[in-house]
Amino acid sequence: HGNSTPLADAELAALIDAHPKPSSISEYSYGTAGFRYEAGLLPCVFVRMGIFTALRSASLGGEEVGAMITASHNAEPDNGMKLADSHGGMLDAAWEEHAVSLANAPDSKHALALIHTLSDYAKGNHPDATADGRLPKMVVHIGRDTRSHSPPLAALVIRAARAMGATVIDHGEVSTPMLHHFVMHANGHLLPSSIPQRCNESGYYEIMAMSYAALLRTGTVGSGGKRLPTTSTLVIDGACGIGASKVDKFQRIFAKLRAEGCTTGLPVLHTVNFPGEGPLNEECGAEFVQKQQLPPKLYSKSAAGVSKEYMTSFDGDADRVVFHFEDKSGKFHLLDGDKIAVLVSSFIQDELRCIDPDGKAVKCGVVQTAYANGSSTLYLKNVVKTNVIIAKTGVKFVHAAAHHHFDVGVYFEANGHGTVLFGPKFYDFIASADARLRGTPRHNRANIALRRLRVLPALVNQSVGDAMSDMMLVDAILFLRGWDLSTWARLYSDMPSKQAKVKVADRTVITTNDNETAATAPVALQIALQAAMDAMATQENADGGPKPRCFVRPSGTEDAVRVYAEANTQKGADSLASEAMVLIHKLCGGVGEPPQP
Ligand code: G16
Repeated sequence: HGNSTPLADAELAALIDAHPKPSSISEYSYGTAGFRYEAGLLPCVFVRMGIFTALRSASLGGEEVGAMITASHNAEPDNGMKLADSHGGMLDAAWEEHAVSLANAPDSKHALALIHTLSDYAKGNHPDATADGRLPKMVVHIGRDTRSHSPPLAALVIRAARAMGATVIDHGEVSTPMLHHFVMHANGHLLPSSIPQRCNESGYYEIMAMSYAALLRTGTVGSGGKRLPTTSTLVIDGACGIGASKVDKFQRIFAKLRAEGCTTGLPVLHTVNFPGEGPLNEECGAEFVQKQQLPPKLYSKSAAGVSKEYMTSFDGDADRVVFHFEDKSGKFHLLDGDKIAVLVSSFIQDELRCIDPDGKAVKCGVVQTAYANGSSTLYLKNVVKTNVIIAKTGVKFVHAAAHHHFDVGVYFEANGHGTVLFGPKFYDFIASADARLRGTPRHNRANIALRRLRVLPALVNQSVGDAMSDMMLVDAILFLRGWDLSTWARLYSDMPSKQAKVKVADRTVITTNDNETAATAPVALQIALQAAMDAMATQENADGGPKPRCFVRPSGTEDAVRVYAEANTQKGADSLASEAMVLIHKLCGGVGEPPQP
């Protein structure tokens, strides 16, 4: 039935009234990646978001949208929701505001008034809106992570979307990028004609595995294609979350490929840290490994005696990935999102130049955030010689910048969240290269480059960062280059860095400039931070070399203020970070004992 009938209104009001706003919440905020709170605080907002997703679908003329129930890298007690717009990417910024208004409507009466306003707007946009004002088509895809509270929270969203009259496609437990992929494929946006439209789990695996195998196969025709013993088994730390169960499904496809005689370069995948084997994201997974710069704890029994030469860690919803290894002396080395950006952008640029030596046809570039290690930015500018843009933290910002500024836009946050976006000029370039190179020998280097570039948009998730897709992309590049992790790690040395968190009573008292490199309030905070950076530069005698750097910003996913510091020595970075922590505690209403400098 339609959403504007008295029956639907009564049903919606009852649902809203049954899930009131908890007294501890003054206002729900849409953070870096959607609403994210302790799970018990979420029923109110999830009911409203079920209604909201239906309205969003209606406003897009019945195009399909998605909601993913996950708190990603956060601790197990938290949950949250990431919303996928019909192109598969993040929710439109203007609609974020509508989502916040609906989430914070004081009661069902106010909520219904908003629902009616949005519904009227949607009717204006819906080509099939009926004369009686019903919204004929609304489709919402739902996915959830492995948290124990995700099924009941997903059930609430589903109930509310159905009360609106929407069709709900419940994908059950999936990774966040899978849900985005389903939505992208359902509507067909951003999908080049070369990629089959497959809006289901098996389609997701097949498209990715086939393009990965195709990329590996290009190594047999003369250029690269060497798998070192150190990269023959890839150990995947699934953070005890959804990524572990999903990446394991590739084993079956790999077995089939092997049975068909396609053995080129395929590594053995050894997945550890499955759901239930240990606490989600605790001492394992991408967030822990990257922030603490420590190897993950391996909870699985099957991890005993495993080789640590080639390892990767996903986060709790498998949209981030970092690589790491232990060298012969037992030392841990991290290859984070910055290193991935360097590897991927230089690979793509090299392949493009095999076809277009001037490098003028397609504009390439990398988007980073303030967390990017200074050495990576210098390497990208001076050695890879590519364009670099620094955007605000959060996929929605880096994705938009990559899409807006470049024909091939590589974006990776240091925490391992990223992808490569291919724009229309890239596809035109491929089509014209195809025509030009037709009939030339298979072993011609330009021909090999063309085959490599052509499969990338299918292998690389075009909607959002994807740990499984990025893992395969990185592995394929290493194979084609004949590298292992130590060769890759040696491209440049990271500046020593330190990340930390401070709890304050109200983190909104801190505001920053556009790219978050400096705090704009409290004013005294930035002045003191600058003085600390200057003092460290003098102490480290950093004249001419990279300067120590430190910034702070309120997290949009956790109840904390984040601190990042880098310097020429680890001691310098640690000391800058602890100075910043003390300053935050003192100037921004720190909670509990002040941190010890
Ligand atoms: C989310 C966003 C990322 C962001 C991270 C940390 O990751 O998708 O873009 O870098 O939060 O954000 P903040 O520093 O504001 O807490 P995830 O993997 O938790 O969804």
